[in-house]
Amino acid sequence: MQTRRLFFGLALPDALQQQIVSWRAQAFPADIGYPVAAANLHLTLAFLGDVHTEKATALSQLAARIRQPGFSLTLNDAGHWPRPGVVWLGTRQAPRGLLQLAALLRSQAARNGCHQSPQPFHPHITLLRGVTQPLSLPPRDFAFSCDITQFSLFQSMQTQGRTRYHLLDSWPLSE
Ligand code: 2AM
Repeated sequence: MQTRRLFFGLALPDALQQQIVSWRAQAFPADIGYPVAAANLHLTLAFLGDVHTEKATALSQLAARIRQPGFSLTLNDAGHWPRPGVVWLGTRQAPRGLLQLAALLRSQAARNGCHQSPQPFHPHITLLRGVTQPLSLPPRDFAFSCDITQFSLFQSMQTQGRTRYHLLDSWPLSE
């Protein structure tokens, strides 16, 4: 049976993706890694891995029952994880709603047999990949804010060697 590589996450508005890409171009040297395409900038809530349609349907049904208010996200932190070679954009103060939503989706995923990393959830948007050498991070004088009013299920697709995240379904965040 066929599987798809899926994850729950937050899509970012197009305008914010463009703002982040402009900031990235002046905050980091051009040749230190592989920049993630603007349309691919997102925040992962729960990674599901390669799953069959049946499991994806069950997890989507659980997601559709989630009742949580939206929240405001302020992206004002950046960091470098040398081992995976990731430079990321994050938040100094994760909103409670974001942590609750991720915890719920991750526990539902785990209960349905999707292995969840034992590492604590660290909300982030991957900006650059393949950054293995040390780099100096930009001063923390930036802040991008947006209102999060929904969460989504994405499929990670590889076409002609390129990764693209295709949005499959979204659910509103409102009580
Ligand atoms: P990353 O950006 O930190 O690499 C699609 O691949 C999304 O799922 C990416 O945001 C990626 O996070 C995340 N992801 C990929 N593999 C993962 C794993 N094994 N555990 C947790 N998240 C993962």
